[in-house]
Amino acid sequence: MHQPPIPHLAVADPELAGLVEAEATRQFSSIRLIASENYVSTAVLEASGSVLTNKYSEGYVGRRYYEGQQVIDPIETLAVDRAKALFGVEHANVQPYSGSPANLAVYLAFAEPGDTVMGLSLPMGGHLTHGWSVSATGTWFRSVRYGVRADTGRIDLDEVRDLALAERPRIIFCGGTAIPRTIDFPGFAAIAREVGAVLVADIAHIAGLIAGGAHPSPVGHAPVISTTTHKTLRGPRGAMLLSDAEHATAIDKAVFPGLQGGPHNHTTAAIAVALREAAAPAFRDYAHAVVANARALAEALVERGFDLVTGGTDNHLILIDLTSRDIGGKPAARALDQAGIELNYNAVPFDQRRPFDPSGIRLGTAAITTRGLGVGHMPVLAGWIDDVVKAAVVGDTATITRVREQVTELTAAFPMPGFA
Ligand code: DSN
Repeated sequence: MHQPPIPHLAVADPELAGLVEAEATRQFSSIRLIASENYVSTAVLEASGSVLTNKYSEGYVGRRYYEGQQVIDPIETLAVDRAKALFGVEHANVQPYSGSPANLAVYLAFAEPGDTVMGLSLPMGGHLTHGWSVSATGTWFRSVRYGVRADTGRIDLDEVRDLALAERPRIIFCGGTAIPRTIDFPGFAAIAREVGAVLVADIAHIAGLIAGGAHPSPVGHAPVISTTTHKTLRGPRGAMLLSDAEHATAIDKAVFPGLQGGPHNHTTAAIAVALREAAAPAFRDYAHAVVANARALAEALVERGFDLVTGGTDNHLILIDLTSRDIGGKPAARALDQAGIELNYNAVPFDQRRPFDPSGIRLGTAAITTRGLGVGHMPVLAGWIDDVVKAAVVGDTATITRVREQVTELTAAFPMPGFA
């Protein structure tokens, strides 16, 4: 049953309530390996589902365009102060609706349409909003893209520097959505300084690891930091822009009134709750356990013969190239989902297949770590993944059914926040 309970919804809209309960049950009985997902606490859920959703508050604390901000202002102040303290930054804007609007605000703040911008190419592990062609960021700006080395799968900062010197971008993004290795923030900062670019660290995937001391921080290297709040950071779906004092005004103006209207106050409150949780000692244990689980899972997958991009991981994320397994990422992901192991198909660097049917699958360990799985479970998971991928190649439905039963049995032993 969903926690908190939803008895009023069950009466007012039984169909919708049934779907919410079905999703809670599905999340409870799945091994959730989508690298950008997690389980938020019941406290975060309560804040998200509160009357704060009723209130408009365009503007910033003490400078609003609507009356009645006696409670909203302290809530936003809490979120801002907690973000500043947790990450050690001079400024925090907690209003961006999610990661893509946050990144759009960065362009609005620091570039003019047509300016050159630079980011990691999407199929190499970047994000759509780092200047990929189908995104507004790739059409309104002159976007140049760096990649990873074919032999290592890793970013080569010499190549990034050469491109930056040749193209002189206004903004350089580092970070992305499928990077299994530590991001060299000081290295990127040196390049940005040399070419006079604003370095933006998109830490959406690793924010929780940084907060928990399990990944180096970009603070002091990147003057502007963009992050979502719902991945490893384990908050509600939302985003923040963090910066030094120099870039604060431009960021605030870009978020509001440049791009957005009223902030989602229920989300701001839930972000504040999540930031408080992330400042607690237990969160450090969680962040380090996420990385330990990812390393253990990567090692077990390599032992099973899987080909991992970069050969392993430093963070929460693993990217598997299935080319040698004679199956695409999409059918493999579908079969794994049938077996209760949830992940996404993903392009791998230099992918020979189409984006909608690529060669890889992407895994992350944040959600299973929140759930309580430890390194001892990782060889078991790797074995099930191996069994299901092999079964998918030959159409062996019995194996998929067997793994589904084993997944249900394992997950039943691990409580899920949001479900009782
Ligand atoms: N969609 C997110 C991810 O899965 O990585 C990025 O925005």
